Amino acid sequence: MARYEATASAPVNIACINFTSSRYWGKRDTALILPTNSSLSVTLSQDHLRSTTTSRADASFEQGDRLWLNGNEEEIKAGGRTETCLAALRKWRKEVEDKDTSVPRLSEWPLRIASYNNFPTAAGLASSASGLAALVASVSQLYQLPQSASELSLIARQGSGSACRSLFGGFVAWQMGSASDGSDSLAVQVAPKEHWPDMHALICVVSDAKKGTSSTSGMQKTVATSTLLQHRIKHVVPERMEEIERAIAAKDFDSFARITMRDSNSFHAVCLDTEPPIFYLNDVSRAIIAVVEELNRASVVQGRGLVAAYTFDAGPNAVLYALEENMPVVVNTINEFFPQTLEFPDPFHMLNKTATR
Ligand code: 2P0
Repeated sequence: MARYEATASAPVNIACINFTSSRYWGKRDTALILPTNSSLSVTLSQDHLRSTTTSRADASFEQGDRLWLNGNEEEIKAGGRTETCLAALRKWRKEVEDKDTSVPRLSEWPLRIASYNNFPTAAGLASSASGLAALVASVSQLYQLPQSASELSLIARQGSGSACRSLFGGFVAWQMGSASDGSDSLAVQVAPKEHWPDMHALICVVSDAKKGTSSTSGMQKTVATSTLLQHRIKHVVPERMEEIERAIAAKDFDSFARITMRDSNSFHAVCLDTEPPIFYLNDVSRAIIAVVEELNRASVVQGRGLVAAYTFDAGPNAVLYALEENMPVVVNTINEFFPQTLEFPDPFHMLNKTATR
């Protein structure tokens, strides 16, 4: 019996403009995963933070799809996000099969999917983004779907909102869209990584523990209780999206850095404004903010531009952006203030475990 298999890999993406809304950090539709504001992120291009997924379709498999994450079987819940993605991919495969009756009817065969993360899962390092993106990419390759990456992002979005952005490299926007069926809530590449090759990122792993509040439940609590969120959605993010896209187009690091840091702080302020408050940053995260702010202040006083920008997702781990020429000073400063040694008690020893771009 014929067997068909495909492997795909997707990296994490780290938001510069965090989306916080009545559906992303708030969703306007929790089933379709529609955000209430657009967002923009940078997809990391090296291999440090990556999900790799292999999908296989085989007519001889017992009925029902099965999924393994890091070697452990995960239940594919009926009506759950993974099932929704697989159903949507099958529907597009069936269209291919109906058009060309000579192709094998893979859509009717059970799937076996194995996915591995080469970094801690659910620790605020965007594992759901890379994981769901790799799953959608892998099955779409297996099914040889003709759809574009933006069209596939419509499906990845329903697996995990931020996953839609991980289907692209470089600088990626998730356009929130306005259609109630979600047909225009998709990701587009704002610029490829070659556009700004000097842009580098340093990942500072403060803690690889699973986070206490998942993004999904955290953002729903924020939507239900935060008044600051409403201000952020209406009056802050739309303008910032335009500004950061202009900064990327012009390769204007100072503007990119200022917007990224302000938006990270705005997002964590909204988490704090949630009832009960959500604390994703810890003392080490705040110390990293202080160090970067001081680096930048000293540079500006000397008549130079900003050296680095920090951003934190839903966890304590920092992503520091800097131009290549400034990365050595950033790495040295972080190593100086947060020595990477196992003699230090947690969480210090985890710092700066991974450097990538
Ligand atoms: C982002 N985050 O823009 C923001 C910043 C975390 C903070 O997207 O419920 O794991 O699966 O759609 O995609 C994390 O949200 O949430 C996220 P679901 P997801 O990257």
